[in-house]
Amino acid sequence: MQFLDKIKTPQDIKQLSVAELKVLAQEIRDELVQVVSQNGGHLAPNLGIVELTLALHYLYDAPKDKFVWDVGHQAYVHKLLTGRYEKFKTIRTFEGLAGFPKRSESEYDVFDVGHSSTSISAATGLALARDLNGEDYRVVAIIGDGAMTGGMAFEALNHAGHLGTNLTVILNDNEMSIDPNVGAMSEYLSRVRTNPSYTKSKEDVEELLKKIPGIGDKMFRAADKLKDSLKYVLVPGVLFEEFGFKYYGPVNGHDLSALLAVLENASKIEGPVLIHVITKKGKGYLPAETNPDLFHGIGAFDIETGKVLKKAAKPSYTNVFGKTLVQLGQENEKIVGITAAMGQGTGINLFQEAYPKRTIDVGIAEQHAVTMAAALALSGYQPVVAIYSTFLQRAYDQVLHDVALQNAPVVFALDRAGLVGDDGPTHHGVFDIAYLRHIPNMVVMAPKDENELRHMLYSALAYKQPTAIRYPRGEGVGVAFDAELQVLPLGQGEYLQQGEKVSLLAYGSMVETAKETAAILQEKMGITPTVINMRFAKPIDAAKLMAEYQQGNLLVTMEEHALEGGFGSAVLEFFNEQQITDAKVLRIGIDDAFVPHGKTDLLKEISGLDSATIAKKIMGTLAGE
Ligand SMILES: Cc1ncc(C[n+]2csc(CCOP(=O)(O)OP(=O)(O)O)c2C)c(N)n1
Repeated sequence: MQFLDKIKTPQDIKQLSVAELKVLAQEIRDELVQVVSQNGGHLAPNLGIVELTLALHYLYDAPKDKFVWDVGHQAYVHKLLTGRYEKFKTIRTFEGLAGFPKRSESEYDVFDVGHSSTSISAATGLALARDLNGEDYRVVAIIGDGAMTGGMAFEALNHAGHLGTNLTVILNDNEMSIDPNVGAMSEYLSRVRTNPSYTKSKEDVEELLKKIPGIGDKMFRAADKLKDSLKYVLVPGVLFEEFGFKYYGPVNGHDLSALLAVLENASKIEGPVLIHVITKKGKGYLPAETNPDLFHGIGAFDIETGKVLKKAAKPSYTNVFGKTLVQLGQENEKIVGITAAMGQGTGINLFQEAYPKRTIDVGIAEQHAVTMAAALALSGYQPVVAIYSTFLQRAYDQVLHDVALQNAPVVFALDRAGLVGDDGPTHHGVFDIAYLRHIPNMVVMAPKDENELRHMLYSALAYKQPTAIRYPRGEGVGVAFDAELQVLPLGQGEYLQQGEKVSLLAYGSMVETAKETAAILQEKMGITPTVINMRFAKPIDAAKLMAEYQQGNLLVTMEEHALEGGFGSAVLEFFNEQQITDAKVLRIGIDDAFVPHGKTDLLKEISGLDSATIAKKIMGTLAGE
């Protein structure tokens, strides 16, 4: 290694020649492939942004100049160049570097992120603070073409263009979201990419026109309409110009000299600037170039073959959801599958293969997806909106105001509910019960295993009211599938074991943990607790709660979710509503703090969600009685 291990700050690359930067680029790619092959992570996005990140740090002066990364999954190169090479091997591991920018990790990370389309808003805020403080530095938002499909990005462009303050937006266009990008903006960018007039801003074109001897000046002063139509022909990024941004590009994002030239030019401009950079996702590592979607975010893999190392032994919840939806879609032509740029992640891609006309990918636009689904539902369709628990946070008002208020029968399939592991606090799905449970008309449920997920999907479509099903990331329990699907009685859980003294009221993924806990209590205390798969956080199973209370049992609520507002809170509210003040309730769930990144099992342990810790708590409570 010639350069990478010697870079302690971005200053250290400023002395390098362009030829040396190219050597460094290769070293960075090698390191990315090496480390991600072991830790897993967002490889393809980072391979695609090596030269762009180098050029930014080469020309600009971080941390005085501020870089805001959109989503932040592509900030590994930035981490390598900002004093974190030594720790890079720890990325995404517990107490190691985070997979996303983190202010607590480095002064070079100026805004925490993980969800998409926030960068231009954040950059606008930083630029405004700079202006108010009378300071002078650059603020740069780096946003992908996928993230640019999110509504917030347009809201921010609209505002920042109007503000007119100094702000650079770099559009990293690789034609991919996780899957191929979708939408009119994506088609527009594709037209721009094929336009041969490079690096022209509106002013450049106007200057050019003025210079044409004889007619140019006249032409320039000709009717606005003509000027506009010429502009459309000559300025590739006219859309951004109309938003108030000076447009530069498109520029090849792997050609360092070209990149540096455009960035340098653009840095002399006052006001908002947008630089359109064309990159290849996965650049430089063939398996990632060939399968950029697979290598967008990948687990540990073999570098030689590009094959993922750990093959799942049991079907994942995602896969079971996707397959069941396909099965149901066969009999029920009203089912429409909806995803917000997560076709593969949610399993909606399986439905898409079977029923392309009834599948809608809206791009990274969760809010739009939900409101659109409400209208489809009110038009007689049965939309199934598959969104990760963490990303539905975005569309809270749409769920409340557009779906629930009109009692529109939309089914929400909330994948990745619970702790998700290496992606950390931006991605843990531990707030959905709380943000859905208090909304009138909603049904909120969670299956104990992948077989029950199938019944729940079937049931949700039968309930004909807004219904959310939350299920965890990764493999199912490994149970057999029932041949017949059945509608589960609304608001009823099931007894898995009848016992005494302790009632384990388990919700969703915690049912398995409850069984383990029961076994420990049996072994250590000779108690056979009652174990209930509660199934519904709303409507809650009042009959079973009353029955267990009347036994005088210690009621232990168990959920992989924040305690505040969660399933256990629903149980407390129930007893309060009944004016029962002597129910003995112990709530197991996540405390009022963000859970860091790391392996899920470890995170469950540190959150007190493992059976050993739960059993200990129960024994302690019983001993204190
Ligand atoms: C609100 C939200 N929805 C979905 C995601 C999941 N997600 C992470 S990256 C990504 C694609 C981003 O594409 P792009 O911005 O073009 O970046 P690229 O990976 O292609 O460099 C998606 C959909 C997210 N992070 N945030």
